[in-house]
Amino acid sequence: MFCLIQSSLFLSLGSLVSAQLYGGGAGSPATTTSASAAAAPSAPADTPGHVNVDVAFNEGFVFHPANVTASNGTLVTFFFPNNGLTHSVTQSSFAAPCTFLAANGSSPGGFDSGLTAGTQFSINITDDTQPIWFHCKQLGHCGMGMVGSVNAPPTGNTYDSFRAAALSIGSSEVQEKDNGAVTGGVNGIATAAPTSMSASTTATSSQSSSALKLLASVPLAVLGAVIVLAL
Ligand SMILES: *[C@@H]1O[C@H](CO)[C@@H](O)[C@H](O)[C@H]1NC(C)=O
Ligand SMILES: *[C@@H]1O[C@H](CO)[C@@H](O)[C@H](O)[C@H]1NC(C)=O
Ligand SMILES: *[C@@H]1O[C@H](CO)[C@@H](O)[C@H](O)[C@H]1NC(C)=O
Ligand SMILES: *[C@@H]1O[C@H](CO)[C@@H](O)[C@H](O)[C@H]1NC(C)=O
Ligand SMILES: [Cu+2]
Repeated sequence: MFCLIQSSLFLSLGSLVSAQLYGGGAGSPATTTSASAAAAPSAPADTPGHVNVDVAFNEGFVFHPANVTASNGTLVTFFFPNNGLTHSVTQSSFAAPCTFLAANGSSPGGFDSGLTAGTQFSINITDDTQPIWFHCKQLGHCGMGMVGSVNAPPTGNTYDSFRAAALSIGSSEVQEKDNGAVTGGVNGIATAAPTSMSASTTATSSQSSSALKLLASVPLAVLGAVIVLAL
């Protein structure tokens, strides 16, 4: 009981610290333009057959772009920054935005990069007539709107309504287990776990400054734990 209270207080403190560090967060529009792209590690431009998505774009709790179109055989690749926070690309269902899409009967389970940083992870689209919904499983991120879609319909179950559903879960988001990468998926499949990015795409000055800010925040989190223990 005591341990539970302690760890949940510690976690909420941790999320507060992260939210402060990353700024933007829930309020950042998913459709941020590329004007400030230079301030963050960025995915390369799309090329035929390749759609590239930034994870935690501009240190916000967002995917950018968050709603993409990709035809059969297209590789959608997610670029995870290496700045001290891990994120994931975890397949969900429209009905449960912040929950891993588990296998059910004859329906296969979803893909999951697992929590990762400084890596890239790709999905090969296998049915472009069906939407793919995904979220970040890092505690608190999905509830702050860190979700995305591939081939979402323009009406009905839209990307906007999916994100709104995630935001309405908000801080009541349930912590998910992280068992590392899960290959496979529904309407799009991962064939490999995340792979490390080349040095040229990970080494930017903004990243090292973020890492420093994050390091500076560690004593805060430790302090939080000490305060909780003292209570
Ligand atoms: C995606 O999967 C299809 C079907 O297996 C394959 O033919 C295609 O080469 C894959 N695309 C990429 C970019 O690997
Ligand atoms: C599994 O599928 C069945 C039949 O479609 C459905 O009733 C049930 O809610 C599903 N279970 C989960 C955990 O999604
Ligand atoms: C993409 O593949 C799926 C599954 O094979 C198929 O149903 C769909 O028609 C294909 N899309 C196009 C545009 O051909
Ligand atoms: C999401 O992208 C699809 C195309 O894949 C588009 O039809 C739809 O309008 C977009 N939705 C939003 C809310 O931007
Ligand atoms: Cu995240």
